[in-house]
Amino acid sequence: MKKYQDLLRDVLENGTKKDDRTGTGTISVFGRQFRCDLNEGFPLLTTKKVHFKSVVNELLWFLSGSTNINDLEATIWDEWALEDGELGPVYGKQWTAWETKDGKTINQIDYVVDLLKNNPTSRRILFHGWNVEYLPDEKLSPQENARQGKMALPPCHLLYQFQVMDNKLNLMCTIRSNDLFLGNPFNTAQAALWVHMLAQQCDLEVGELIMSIGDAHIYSNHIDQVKEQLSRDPRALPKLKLKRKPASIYDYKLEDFELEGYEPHPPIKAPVAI
Ligand code: DHF
Ligand code: TMP
Repeated sequence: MKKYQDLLRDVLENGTKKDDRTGTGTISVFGRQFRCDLNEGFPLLTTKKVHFKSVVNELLWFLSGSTNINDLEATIWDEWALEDGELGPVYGKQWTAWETKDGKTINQIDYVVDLLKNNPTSRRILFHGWNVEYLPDEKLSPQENARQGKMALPPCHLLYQFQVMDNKLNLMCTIRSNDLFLGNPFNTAQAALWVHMLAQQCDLEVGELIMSIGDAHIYSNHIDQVKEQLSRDPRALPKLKLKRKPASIYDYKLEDFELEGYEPHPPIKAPVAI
């Protein structure tokens, strides 16, 4: 993933110091894209070990429609949840049960699967998380927002737009705000998982993944970790194997995902800004 390292270098060289909601401070640039041909390998970082199980667990949790961390094996959302585990109407809720004015819900994932199978030339194959009715108040804590029925955090990866060309499935994932050291490796790998799973379900081949980022930042307390990572040489990308074809997009299990040839450099710890 030389493209990831190039982005880190870009931010270090061209970024502007900026205050942020968490009080940590960042170096930021605005508006960047990188592309991965998913036929060249699975885009999981090799310059530090990324906990792939947590990436898969989080995605399956989103797909289950849950917004409660008690249903999530990974601990990556612990700091934002209420005592009872709730995060408010975040990703899983908006993706699978967006509420309508007549008291019904719409499953945006069903809509995407249906279009990929029955109308693959459509330019409207997307799902979106930015439900303005439930956006949090930035002045309140995540917990206070969740208590009021708002999202603990508004979606960062908010738009997943798919396209089919030459029987290949492409995805552009739009991220409004991206913590390049901690969040981005998860976001990129998870977006790639979406392509692999939907391609399998809809009898397509995997194509290209485009990560499109608004505020791309490095937190001030991640600089040493970023420099350490930039000193490491990227290794060959692993391959993703889906071990069976589940009956639907909702039936994948952790055991269905196998990485072949993932030999990363050691993990690098960093504090997460809350
Ligand atoms: N806030 C901020 N400031 N940055 C984020 O990346 C972020 N991500 C959220 C929620 N809020 C956030 C959800 N996703 C980690 C990775 C992804 C994630 C939250 C946290 C993380 O801490 N990763 C560590 C440990 C991984 C593990 O324990 O499995 C890492 O080293 O990758
Ligand atoms: P913000 O809502 O003030 O932009 O803060 C959200 C922070 O979390 C920001 O640093 C981006 C980061 N983030 C990611 O990078 N990816 C994610 O998937 C999530 C949930 C958060």
